[in-house]
Amino acid sequence: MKAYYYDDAEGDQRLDHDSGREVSTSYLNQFGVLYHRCPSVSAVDNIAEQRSYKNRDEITVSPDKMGAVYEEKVKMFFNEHLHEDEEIRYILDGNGFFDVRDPNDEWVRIRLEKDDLIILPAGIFHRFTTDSNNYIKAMRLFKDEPKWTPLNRAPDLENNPHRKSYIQNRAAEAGMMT
Ligand code: KMT
Ligand code: NI
Repeated sequence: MKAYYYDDAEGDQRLDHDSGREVSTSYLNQFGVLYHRCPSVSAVDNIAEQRSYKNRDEITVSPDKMGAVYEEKVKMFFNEHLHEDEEIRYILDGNGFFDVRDPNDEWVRIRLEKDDLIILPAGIFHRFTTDSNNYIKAMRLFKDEPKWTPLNRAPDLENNPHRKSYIQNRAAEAGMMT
């Protein structure tokens, strides 16, 4: 895992877009993004148990697996959105980038590789892309039914109760730091 500010330069979303400004794991934690390195699936099982996750599946995002719809899917994953549930991804193979909005609404890019596990809180704006190798295999964990409806960013989403409670938790977290 490596986290850094996105450079906002033109060019393919799958390029690194590394501004050179690194971001620490403790900064990610301040706005609710949690990272764990899990060298074995039993480490994932522990996290799943702690957080009452019962189900999981696996997805491979690659032209080989997806065929003609690959490019379309990759563009879709890259639309800025939020979910009303937590999003947990565990990388089994390959690489990819999760971009998350920090409290100043700037993009932080999180590069993930095999054995990396990321937890995105409900209500955070984010997006995903493969890198220039066009291959990632990931485990998706969910509590009950998979509810991954992406709600694309729009002004009225600031009234969404899940968005509001995310903003409140983030503020409370920041308050405790001072
Ligand atoms: C997501 O949440 O955008 C995805 O599921 C993308 C594939 S998981 C690496
Ligand atoms: Ni998502």
